[in-house]
Amino acid sequence: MNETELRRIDRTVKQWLHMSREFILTKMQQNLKVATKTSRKDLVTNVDKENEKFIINKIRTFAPDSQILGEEGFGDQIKSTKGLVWVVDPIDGTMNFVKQRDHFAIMIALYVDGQGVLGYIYDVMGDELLSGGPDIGVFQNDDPLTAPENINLRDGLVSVSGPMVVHNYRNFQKIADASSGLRIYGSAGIEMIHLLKGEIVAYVSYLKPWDFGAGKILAESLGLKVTTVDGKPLDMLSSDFVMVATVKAQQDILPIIGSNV
Ligand code: 2AM
Ligand code: CA
Ligand code: CA
Ligand code: CA
Repeated sequence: MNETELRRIDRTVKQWLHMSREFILTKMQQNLKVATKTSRKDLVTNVDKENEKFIINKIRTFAPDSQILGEEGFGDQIKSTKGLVWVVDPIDGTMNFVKQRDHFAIMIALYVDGQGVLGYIYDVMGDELLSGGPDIGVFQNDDPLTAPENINLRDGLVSVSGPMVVHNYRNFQKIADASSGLRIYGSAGIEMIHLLKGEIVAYVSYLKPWDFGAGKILAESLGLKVTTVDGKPLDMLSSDFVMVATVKAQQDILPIIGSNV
């Protein structure tokens, strides 16, 4: 894809994201319809569903030949990553959205033949959009973002999902202990934003493709490592224990995790 085409898509996706944010801000002032999915800790609201439909409609009109992977099921059943594949998480951090009305994000990613091309993480209440990709660089709103410093685990904050702590998955306590401190934000997108800005050095969580699709593109564009917790490449169509980290923090974490496989 040439740069003119990339920039045209980039401008268009940003317009959708601004409309999507306005939609969420309006809807969240009304009563939310909240339902559970797999457990009482796994929620979905009418706004998640309506926002996914909104974004998917925009994609289908703009690029009808695309395949779309959407969390709430309004996209396609995808078996191959050939061609244009869009990954949509209409509200990342639904629990935060319901309980706090804050700390949640809209995420969109575009892959072409399995390669990450453009990623978007929009912190709705902070009105902060992280966007870009390997060919155009990464932006924090309109400002170019430089690569975060390559800090080791000992000298940086580490972040994980709640279940990692509750169940001590994959020797997580030792990872936290070896770091400068532990943070838990409750939204994969918000955690990725902290990583991209160099505020934390690693994030470890069990994630689904729409949780890491956008973050992977942005993080790799800034020289961060995005792999399974065992250091293997991620499969775009599967869930896994994912680690996003600076090069040094990844090297520090791999042996700790390896000791508890
Ligand atoms: P979601 O809000 O889009 O579902 C919370 O720790 C983070 O993990 C959120 O980014 C959340 O995304 C994601 N997540 C993935 N699987 C989940 C599950 N089964 N239940 C709750 N959150 C989940
Ligand atoms: Ca969800
Ligand atoms: Ca999510
Ligand atoms: Ca979601």
